[in-house]
Amino acid sequence: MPAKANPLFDLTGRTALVTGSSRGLGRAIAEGLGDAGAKLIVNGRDAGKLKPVAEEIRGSGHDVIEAPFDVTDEAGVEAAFERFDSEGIAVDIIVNNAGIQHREPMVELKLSDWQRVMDTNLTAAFLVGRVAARRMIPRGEGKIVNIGSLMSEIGRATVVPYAVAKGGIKLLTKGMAAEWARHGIQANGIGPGYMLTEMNEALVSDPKFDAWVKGRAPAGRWGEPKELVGAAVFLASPASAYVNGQMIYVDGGMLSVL
Ligand code: GCO
Ligand code: CA
Repeated sequence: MPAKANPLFDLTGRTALVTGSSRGLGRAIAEGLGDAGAKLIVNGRDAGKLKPVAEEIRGSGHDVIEAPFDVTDEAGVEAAFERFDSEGIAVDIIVNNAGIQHREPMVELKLSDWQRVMDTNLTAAFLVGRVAARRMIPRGEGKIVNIGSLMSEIGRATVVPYAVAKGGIKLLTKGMAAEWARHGIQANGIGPGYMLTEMNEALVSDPKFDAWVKGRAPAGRWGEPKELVGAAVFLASPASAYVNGQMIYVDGGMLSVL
């Protein structure tokens, strides 16, 4: 007899939208929320890329719908939620995961690249959070999980726009708590450390950087995307009903140890 899921961590009957979930951290988090019982809405800009991923996730037994939209486009975000409304879908859980990286010294950085990182890594979380909150507030409940980074706390040369946006995610999360906690919404964040993702391919394959991560992280290794699932399920579930405005760092201890 399989052990019964602890109701505190059970997402059965809940619907979760994970932005940027066609790959990397977003896909791992989506599948993990599905494993905890949630119905999934997967998102990416490119419908063509999203379709096969949704099929694969469906193949492992999850209830998945595809919502291709550009998280940086206010009208597109609004239209996506109007579609959910028209289909009677109440989105209970939002994971603002979509993000890009751009590595370049600031003196060489184009303003357009700075803006693109801000739009995708920070403003999108505001746009999606706001449109979701407008629907969660009347329901008196909702879960918002913003994906920050260990760079919500600490910088590194050549990734300043990314760190600035992720720092903003930390305060956006607190701002969401400030305005929406009284409506039964919990808004919290997860700060991944150095994870084995496509975004970090260039770093993983650089022997010097790889050695630095393994030396700098107390865990002595890179993180796996699925190692974010525990924190995501916790923050998406009734278990975190009285947790608001917090960041949980999943970084192998890197932020805590010099
Ligand atoms: C980098 C990396 C980092 C981390 C990311 C994960 O170039 O230093 O991309 O930014 O991997 O912060 O949260
Ligand atoms: Ca699964």
